[in-house]
Amino acid sequence: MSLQIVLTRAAPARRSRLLLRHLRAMSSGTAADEVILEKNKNAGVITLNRPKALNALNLSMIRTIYPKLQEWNSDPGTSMVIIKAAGGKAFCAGGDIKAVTDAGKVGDSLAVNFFREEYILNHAIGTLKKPYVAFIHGITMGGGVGLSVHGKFRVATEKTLFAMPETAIGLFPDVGGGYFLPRLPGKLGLYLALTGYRLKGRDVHHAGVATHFIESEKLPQLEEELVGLSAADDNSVGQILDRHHSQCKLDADKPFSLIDHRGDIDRLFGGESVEQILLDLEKEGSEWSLQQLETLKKMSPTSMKITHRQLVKGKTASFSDVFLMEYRMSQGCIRGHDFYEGVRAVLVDKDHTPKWKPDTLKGVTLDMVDEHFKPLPNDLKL
Ligand code: QUE
Repeated sequence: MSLQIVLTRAAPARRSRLLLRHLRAMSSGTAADEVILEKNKNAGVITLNRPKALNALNLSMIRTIYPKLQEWNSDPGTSMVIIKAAGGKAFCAGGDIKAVTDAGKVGDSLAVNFFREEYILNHAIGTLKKPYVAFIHGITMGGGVGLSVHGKFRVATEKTLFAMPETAIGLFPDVGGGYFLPRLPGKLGLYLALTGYRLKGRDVHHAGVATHFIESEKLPQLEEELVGLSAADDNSVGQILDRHHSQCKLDADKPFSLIDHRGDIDRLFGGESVEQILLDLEKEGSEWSLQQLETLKKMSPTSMKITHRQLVKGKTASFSDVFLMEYRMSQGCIRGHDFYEGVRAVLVDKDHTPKWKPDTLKGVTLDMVDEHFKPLPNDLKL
């Protein structure tokens, strides 16, 4: 839509805000703000606005969102926060990981600051005093998960594709994956973490990741109803979401795609080490278990071992201790090899044939795993 049409249709107050934003964007030489923060009545509304990059989260977006979230948290005139995304294809496909690995290679501070500030933002979302509603419509991975999953309400649609695929790029399921994954039923979280399995549509609700499921065409109406609440609190917001969820009949009879394997997952991913899990999958010898084995053999052995430890420790850790642990782990990955190689193979060259080092689970020693959990001089403070 042209700026002119947008301005003609907008209410006067909004019109001047839009015009100001446009002028600011023009003068700074960027096409548009990568993230839009605005008040709509009593709601603070965050719109991720980098659709061409699938709304991947970069440091400048984090630095825009965080102070505003803090402001809204203590502002009596703000009673809820909504986060959504532009473009319709992705909510947020991850972090701007390419920039992070480029920085890590030359010792640039971005590799430290990105993780530190991203986790501080994730923590602020999880401890917000006001209802936080994330419309996770479209691709939601990694960094996008951190912007949504810790909030009180997560609304999925038929277009939601949710995954924590980091073991494929030599990283680990960060952004608080160490907290929410081991709190999913049984071994489901560990399964999602190690294999990067993609949950689609209603599956995201079946897995317990989304709190509600609605048809995407209802999102604008839902937002209007939420913004229209005169006293938004967990109760009133929850009631509106519950009503939309119950009214949505789309795929209502479709069972969870993992329903036939929930027992297998709990049994075969319950081993006390990654080696044991792979042995158990092999011994089981079913078509499904051997498929899982093939998937896991492609992942970074180091990533799998640190992820296993992360979820074991995370299961009994406090919310803030999980981010401290993950900050240490992120810096371990920055010091290591596989993160760079995984990003090269998956996001840069796209040959999808990473050469992991070490390239076997046995090659990943206990010392190497420990190295990712050591306290650091510049540890994360929350
Ligand atoms: C595994 C991942 C990521 C991924 C793909 C994987 C990931 C990530 C991105 C991503 C996607 C779009 C972007 C971008 C990054 O893709 O963590 O900058 O525009 O951030 O298979 O872990």
